[in-house]
Amino acid sequence: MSEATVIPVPAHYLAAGTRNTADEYATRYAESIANPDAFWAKEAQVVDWMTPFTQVKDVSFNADDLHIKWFADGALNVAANCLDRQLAKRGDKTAIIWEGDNPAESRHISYRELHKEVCQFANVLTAKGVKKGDRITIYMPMIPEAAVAMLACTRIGAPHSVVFGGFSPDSLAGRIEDCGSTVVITADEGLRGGKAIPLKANVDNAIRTPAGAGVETVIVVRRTGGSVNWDNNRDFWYHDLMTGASAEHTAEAMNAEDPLFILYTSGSTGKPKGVLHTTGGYLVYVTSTFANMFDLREDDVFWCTADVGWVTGHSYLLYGPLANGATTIMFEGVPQYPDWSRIGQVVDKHSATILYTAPTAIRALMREGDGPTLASSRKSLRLLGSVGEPINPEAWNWYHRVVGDSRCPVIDTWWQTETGGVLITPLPGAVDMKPGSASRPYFGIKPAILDNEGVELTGACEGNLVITDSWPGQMRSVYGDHQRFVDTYFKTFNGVYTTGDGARRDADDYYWITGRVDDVLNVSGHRMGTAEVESALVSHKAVAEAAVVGFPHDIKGQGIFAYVTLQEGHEPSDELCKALVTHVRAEIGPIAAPDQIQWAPGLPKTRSGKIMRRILRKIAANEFDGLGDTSTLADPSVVDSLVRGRQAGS
Ligand code: 6R9
Repeated sequence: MSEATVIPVPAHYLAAGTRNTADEYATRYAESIANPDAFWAKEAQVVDWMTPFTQVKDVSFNADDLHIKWFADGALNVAANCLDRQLAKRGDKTAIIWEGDNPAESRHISYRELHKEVCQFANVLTAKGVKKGDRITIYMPMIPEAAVAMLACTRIGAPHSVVFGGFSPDSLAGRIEDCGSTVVITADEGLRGGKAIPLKANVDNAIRTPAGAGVETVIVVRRTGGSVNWDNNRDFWYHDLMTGASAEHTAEAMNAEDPLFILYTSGSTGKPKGVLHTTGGYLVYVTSTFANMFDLREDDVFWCTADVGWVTGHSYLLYGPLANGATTIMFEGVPQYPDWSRIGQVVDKHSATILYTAPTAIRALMREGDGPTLASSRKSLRLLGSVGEPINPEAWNWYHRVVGDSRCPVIDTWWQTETGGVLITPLPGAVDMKPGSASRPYFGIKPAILDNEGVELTGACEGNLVITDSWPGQMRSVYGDHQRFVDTYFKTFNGVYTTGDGARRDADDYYWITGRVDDVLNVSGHRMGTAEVESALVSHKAVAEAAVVGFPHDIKGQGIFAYVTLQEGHEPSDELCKALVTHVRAEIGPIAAPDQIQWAPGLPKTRSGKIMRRILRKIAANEFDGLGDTSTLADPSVVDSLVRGRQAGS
């Protein structure tokens, strides 16, 4: 099986010189584990400090005394690291290459230009009354102003909460309320695949709900010129505010442990959590990982296809690249527009040297055959990366062979919103690749595999993936609910960080992520809690009860399968099925739309009323054998009826 396949880093790649050789990786990794304080004190010099720190690490993973602090007496500013310190050497270097949805549109923005715009916008925010510590919600398309807004927030010390532009007004309102934002930055409309997305109208609708009522100021970037409703007391055009705003601005000195941003992510229960990252540790970690895992060179043109609304967009589209003085491509569009050759065309147009994308995009491209990809030369590429979900060896091999012409190493990078940056990946030049394996830990990362009782397994094994010691980029809290942070990550097993993922370790100490072990789905690399989709479904008047599980999906990795029990007086129909899908899209956003709905006269429950998801997952996957012991169910006949329904394709 694929485990036996080892693909060494190609000789031509090594010949060009790499940041880490196999020996250096081994030595530095050993040092980082033996003496984390010394390792990170040195590594933290990848960023500029306004006040040097004297303390490195102050951590306890013990749930009763949980604390996580890094570089706690140091001070720095993220925007100053991403912009000001680059000006002397790289003022005229391109910081952001913006590629529009329309292939005829693109822009190069130099470090000097970006610095100027960020300083101006920082002054604009201050003039609007924003102070250090205020939370700012950003609901933007993939346009340079999204980067300007994020960097300006970090410049004045106002934590941002970026909400993905695909989320509904209700989802947006919930996130605005949770972090108590009074300022929202948005655009008139977004543009994706030739279609306009009504961002300003969504903001208006969010503010109309009780949850969004606290918003006092909306700053709107004109992107499409589409018509929008306007409230003169509340709404301001970005370009009006920027006209005449001073480009002089001194970045705020932030304590290393001051909040940097909040990013909402789905958990296994309840509403999304506001993952809180702080300033110093996060910046050190993304700056360090970005340079090493992409084996960064000065002339690289780096392209990460993630949206800024996800953590990958924060850490590796924006902060990691800019803190390293790299050129980063920001792509407004989608891989299939105008057609499936777009990815290769963008690579060629901007001579991208590194492409970092998600398995779902790779599988979608692969389904189109080699043709669209081979329509481009892609000769500028030297390295490929994958992120967001497990990559199946078939997709890995195709990515390597077709997109990378068998020339570019592929790094499969495993991490989470919570981890801030990558924890497990093969450093190019240092670690041989195995298709489908995220492979080996980054410096300072101590993974372990526990059985369900919390006993650590040794050697080759499979179980729950945990991290036994802290790293600087780790999240510090759930915004507004620290207890939830402690309960979610530090109570399942004592004294370790529980990732929620399962993993296998092979005889070469390579890690293979097997997917979530909790009720979190991963749909096209997007996290989605089953509980969130269920509560959206039951908020529809026809629905009495719903149970949602993931099922294997060729392109998305996992699809959303919903079992729905209707209220008395409502009958199953194709129209109702469509209405429910539309309802979930409106409640949460298109990414949460169920792929399949099965009408369920009843759901399999234990006598204590717990839904047996294990059985529902099997039925959804068409695995009718081995449904396991159903004798503990309150009504075992429910299972037969669901199986019959699935076989009939209901
Ligand atoms: C960065 C990001 C985190 C979850 C994570 C895991 C899955 C991410 C992966 C991967 C296998 C990889 N995941 N990268 N699984 N191999 N290389 O995606 O963050 O949106 O928080 O999702 O995604 O299940 O727990 P986030």
